[in-house]
Amino acid sequence: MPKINRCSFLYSVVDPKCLKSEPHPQIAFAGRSNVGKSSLLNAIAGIRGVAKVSKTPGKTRAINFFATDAGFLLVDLPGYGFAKVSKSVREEWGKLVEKYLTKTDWLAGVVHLIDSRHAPTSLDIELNDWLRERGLSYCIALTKVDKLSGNELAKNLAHAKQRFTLHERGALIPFSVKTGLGKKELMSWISARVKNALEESCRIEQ
Ligand SMILES: Nc1nc2c(ncn2[C@@H]2O[C@H](COP(=O)(O)OP(=O)(O)OP(=O)(O)O)[C@@H](O)[C@H]2O)c(=O)[nH]1
Ligand SMILES: [Mg+2]
Repeated sequence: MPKINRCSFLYSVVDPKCLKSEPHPQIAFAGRSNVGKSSLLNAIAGIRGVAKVSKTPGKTRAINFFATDAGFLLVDLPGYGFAKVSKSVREEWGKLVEKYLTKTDWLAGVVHLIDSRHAPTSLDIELNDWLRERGLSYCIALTKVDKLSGNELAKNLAHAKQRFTLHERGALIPFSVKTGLGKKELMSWISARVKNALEESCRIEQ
């Protein structure tokens, strides 16, 4: 499993026209605003604060790219479902994220984050359907599980298994940045996706 020893912020993109092609596999983090995307990215990178975390929903409005020394990029996507933004801003975000997810050649996998405490929103289900229909490799991370009791977690996990369609190489991973639960499993999923993307690129080049 590639270990990340170093991770640094590369650049942000707000305008879809400014998305660049990067010659490295990318792992993107998607989910509703405040679900814990930036926190999870920091946990994976092993560096607190490399991605900005905030109690205020809607903090990450751009796509933020981070380089790791393990040969792949971590990509923090802006969150959806934040009520306090205008329709036009919401549409701009949608276009940016959609273009990124459909046009990135080196998209090795998408981690779709769902808040373990709440019933999935219609936007959560929509993104899950969309990822599946597009044939993208994705897994689901159920976030903030430290806030649940054991019984609640078992119940919500069973519920999530019913509501979401998993990718054939996907997984449903309970995750907490507070306890570290799920980090190992998620890292091994990410490693497998990165390895697969690198192998596919070699096949294309031959
Ligand atoms: N208890 C607990 N809190 C968490 C966890 N993950 C994130 N949080 C908290 O949830 C809040 C939002 O976290 P962020 O990582 O900024 O969420 P985000 O999805 O990046 O939010 P946007 O950038 O607004 O889309 C912060 O107050 C975090 O400290 C977790 O596993 N457990
Ligand atoms: Mg964020």
